[in-house]
Amino acid sequence: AEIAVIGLGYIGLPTAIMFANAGFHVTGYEIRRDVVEKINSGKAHIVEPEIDDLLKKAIENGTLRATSDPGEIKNKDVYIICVQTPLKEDKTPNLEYLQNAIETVAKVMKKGSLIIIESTVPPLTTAKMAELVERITGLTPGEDFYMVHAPERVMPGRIFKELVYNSRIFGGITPESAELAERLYRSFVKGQTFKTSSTVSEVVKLMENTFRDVNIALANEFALLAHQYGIDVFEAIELANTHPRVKIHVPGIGVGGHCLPKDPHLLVWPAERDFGLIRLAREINDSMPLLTRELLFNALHEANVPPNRAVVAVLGLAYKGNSDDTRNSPALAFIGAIRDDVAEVRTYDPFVGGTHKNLEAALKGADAVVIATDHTAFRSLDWEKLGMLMRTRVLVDGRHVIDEPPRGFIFRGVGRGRY
Ligand code: SAJ
Repeated sequence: AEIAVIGLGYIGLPTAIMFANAGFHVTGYEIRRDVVEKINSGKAHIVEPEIDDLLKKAIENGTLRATSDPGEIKNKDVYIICVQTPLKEDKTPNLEYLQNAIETVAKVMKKGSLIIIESTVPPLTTAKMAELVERITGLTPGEDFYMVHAPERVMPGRIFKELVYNSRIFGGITPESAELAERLYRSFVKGQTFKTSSTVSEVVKLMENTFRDVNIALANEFALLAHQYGIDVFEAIELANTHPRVKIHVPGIGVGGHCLPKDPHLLVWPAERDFGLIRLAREINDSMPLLTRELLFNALHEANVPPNRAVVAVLGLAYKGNSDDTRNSPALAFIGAIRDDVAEVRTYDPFVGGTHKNLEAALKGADAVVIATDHTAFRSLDWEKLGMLMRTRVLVDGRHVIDEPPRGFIFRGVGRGRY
């Protein structure tokens, strides 16, 4: 089968690579021309373990090619759509990218094509997109073409392992659609595969991330409680988690990335009633950068540094550890929340970049340092040494990367003792 992958981002590119290395002829369609050029020269535009070698292999074997020309994805057997479905300002879904992708496909597909949506979408969307294809092509869904929602479930940083070993759901607009997609993915998926309807699969995907978001919100609320009682939430969680049926998540500066902050909104969007728990969880998680701001300002106060004279170094910009992805990063929300009230904000992130290229330069003469991302490299820093570079030694840990507060510092941490 000839495959076209629409959208070569964090999911599309790895998926295209997997199919190409499984022996399929894959054309990756991407509107960003610089990305297309880079990929065709064998270089990935995203950071992910193993990606460079796997991409090089696919390009050298000639099984993968990227293009910005819709003419090059004409008459494919399979179209796999991996475009983003972000939120608008007002927290309603922006389905423009998906709609454009579907329209592009509808114009070049043939009778008998299989269209697979990997993008996370609000419930009922796949069926609506099938109607859109029908309107454009005049073809009958389920008869003249097949359509499936096959949500990706991979964790950035572990994408190539999880693509192979995670179980997968194939939600068809008809049973035959699901069957075709399942057979295709079996070429490299070693996890279990399940078939269902497209609406169930849409809901399953959104429930997974909502489950995680709501659980993190609960952990964050426990962190707020810990501040009230002057205890260390991490000690309490560790002990609570010794119970065989309790597994509390990790509190922190907030929840970022392209999925968790958005998917709970997608889940409830088409519904008519209000879903309070899901909405409140989002609000709690979104408020965590503000709690971190409070911790910083309280510590500066204790150090007798007026905020408007404080030089603050933020360590980490990515939304989570060892990633270069800053989408919806709580680090950025935190910076936005302090920027106007402090003298200077410096940033350092070994994966993303930042205002300073190295840690020492970022800390030199600073009054406070705030850890906003749990990069592994931040766990083993010699704070007593680094502290000598600083003008004032204030340390705020938003990600629980520090076990023992270092000597000589005024320390605050999310969920750790007093405010
Ligand atoms: N976080 C916490 N506490 C936790 C866990 C995470 O504060 O206990 C924060 C992280 O620091 C990060 C955010 O939440 O800012 C999200 O990180 P994550 O590691 O939970 O998830 P993602 O966004 O990298 O990937 C999730 C995964 N979904 C689930 O684990 C249910 C992944 O499997 C999905 O494929 C992905 O969303 C997606 O694309 O939907």
